Amino acid sequence: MNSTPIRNTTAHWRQVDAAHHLHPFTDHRELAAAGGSRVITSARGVTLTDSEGQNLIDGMAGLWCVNVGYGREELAKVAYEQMLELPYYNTFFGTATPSSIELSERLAELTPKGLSRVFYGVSGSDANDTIVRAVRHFWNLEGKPGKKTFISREYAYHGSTMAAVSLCGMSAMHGQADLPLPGFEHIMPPYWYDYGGDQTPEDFGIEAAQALEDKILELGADNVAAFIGEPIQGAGAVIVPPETYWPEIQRICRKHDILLIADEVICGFGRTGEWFGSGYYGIEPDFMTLAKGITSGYLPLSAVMVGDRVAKTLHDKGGEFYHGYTYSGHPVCCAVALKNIEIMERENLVERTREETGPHLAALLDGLRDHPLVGEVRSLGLLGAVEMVKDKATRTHFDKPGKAGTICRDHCFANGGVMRAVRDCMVLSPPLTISKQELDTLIGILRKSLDRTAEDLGVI
Ligand code: PXG
Repeated sequence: MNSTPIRNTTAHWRQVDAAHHLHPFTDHRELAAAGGSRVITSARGVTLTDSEGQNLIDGMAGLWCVNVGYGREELAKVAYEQMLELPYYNTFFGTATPSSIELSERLAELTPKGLSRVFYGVSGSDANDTIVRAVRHFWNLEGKPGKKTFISREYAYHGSTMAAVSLCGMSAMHGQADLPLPGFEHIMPPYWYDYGGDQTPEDFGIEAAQALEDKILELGADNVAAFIGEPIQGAGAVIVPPETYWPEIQRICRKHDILLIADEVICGFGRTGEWFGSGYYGIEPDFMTLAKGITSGYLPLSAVMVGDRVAKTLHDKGGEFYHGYTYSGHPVCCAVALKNIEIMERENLVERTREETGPHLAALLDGLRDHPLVGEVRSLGLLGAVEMVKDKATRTHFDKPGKAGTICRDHCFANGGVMRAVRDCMVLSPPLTISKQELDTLIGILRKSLDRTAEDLGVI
């Protein structure tokens, strides 16, 4: 009997994958026990197809990034044409390319006022590392070399490189590599459901922002460089802050002369129903991190938007900034980003998210509140979360965090939908092209999966 599976079948791919491929954020022993990887072979619109021919509605837009949906010929064409015209040239040592120049202008126009310059990379992680270096350089140039500490929040996700992971507020990540590096502090997140107790969300928003001022006073403002936050914490389980939170954070940063960094890797490019989460909350940051939706994930690209105050100091006093990546401003990625932005504008995807699909998702999630497992639902635009708890009345979590989430996620897959489980929250971030009917289907799958999960846990 021949035990080698036939090439290009699911069994073959799984076997080779298990032998050679190290996956991100994966327990490979668990993956093997579960039978190996699910192999995704194609996608159109909001629907993925796996190697067994099963269709899955993609409730996560890949990893929060495929904003214009799959199968866009225009994006493939522009990449092809740019590759023929100029597949690569760098932006070091006094050179530039037309697509990187044009994209810089578009980004300066689209982002909030005061952000007029762009530094390119290829991932959200490297963009945040760029910001850490630029901020440290800035305060040295300003004659305040003591200002070096970054303040971030628990449950924050800012990437996987050494500085970015130090900015993260994920203790499991820190534990594996003796991180964070010195000079990275964390405060409580604006997570009303878990931390708010009997307070109104508005009162709690002020208290959560006050944690920043408390930390600044504890460290001394002369030692604090910057505060970083995602307008809505995505990978932390879509933590939507109370409306009082961001204005207070901004006020505190200004009062103590702390730079404000908005990490818009998930919130940017229409996800919240505004072009940027900063626009929704009225944040005027000194830096903005962009990635994911900038190309809808068709090619890797990130951008650091630099505010005028920092840009002026770097320009006037900084000399050469010894920093850059081979692929900074890659012409093919920039051409795809420009076309992606054009598609978003032409199809009014931001307005559609704000006025039609976002409110529809909110109403559908609201309808899940009566479910015995559902303690809270949260959403803004096309970002959503459903938090499962053991006891709704007391907001008590399950004894083994993550178990209910994993069970529910697996039921979603079996029922034809991709959703991500973060702890015991089911999170959603579908392509911005999703229709109301497709949202109905997706939330129908979620309800059915919640029912199955409740049965498995013996709740109903
Ligand atoms: N900032 C934020 C806010 C992010 O969400 C990054 C930075 C890092 O970007 P790169 O391109 O280096 O991955 C992210 C990435 C998840 C998940 O499972 C989330 C991300 C990446 C991978 C998985 O929720 N966010």
